Amino acid sequence: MLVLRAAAPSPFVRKVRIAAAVLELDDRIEVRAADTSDPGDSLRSQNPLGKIPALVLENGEVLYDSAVIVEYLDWLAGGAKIIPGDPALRFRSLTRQALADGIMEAAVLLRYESLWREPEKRSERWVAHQSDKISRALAAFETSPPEELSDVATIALACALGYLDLRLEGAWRAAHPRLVAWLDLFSAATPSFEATRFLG
Ligand SMILES: N[C@@H](CCC(=O)N[C@@H](CS)C(=O)NCC(=O)O)C(=O)O
Repeated sequence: MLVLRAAAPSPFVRKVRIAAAVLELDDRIEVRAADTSDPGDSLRSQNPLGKIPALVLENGEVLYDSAVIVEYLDWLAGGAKIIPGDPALRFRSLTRQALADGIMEAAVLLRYESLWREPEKRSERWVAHQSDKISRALAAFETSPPEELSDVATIALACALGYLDLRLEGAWRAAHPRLVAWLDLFSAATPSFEATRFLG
């Protein structure tokens, strides 16, 4: 059994769980909760960065981060399933995954700014810097919404939008109607998207 170190609200964990479901590998993965803020959690010996997701293989080797894990799962499923084999499509898809991951990274940093810092120590400049990354990336996706519904880029994008819904009250929706429509299509075609939604 593969073991996925995880926490339910993490958009990166959600990306891996949806990828596993799309690849029909989810019954080979045990999802085991990790507490990233607990120094005693074995996560830190599995991933020195102390970050989730981390995937513990049957031989004890550990894979991270989410992009590496989804590449491994794609390979395990036979290859070229959610990461295209054709080089032009492959690198486009991986780059769009990086763009969607960047939205999640910025949104997670915004979350940590309010979670870890006292209100008087929060930096408006830092918040604006991260928020601008999200705005620019959303604008890029809105200009050319994905045609695909289940490659790594679209799975990552859906998780990014889902995380913005969760933590930033879906404020992105008003200015991105094409992405709203796309997410509805993705959600209808991908039952694991709803199944992995964090309800708080
Ligand atoms: N680039 C990483 C990002 C993972 C990440 O930031 N995970 C967060 C949870 S959403 C985490 O583990 N945070 C704990 C920490 O930074 O100490 C990936 O794609 O897996």
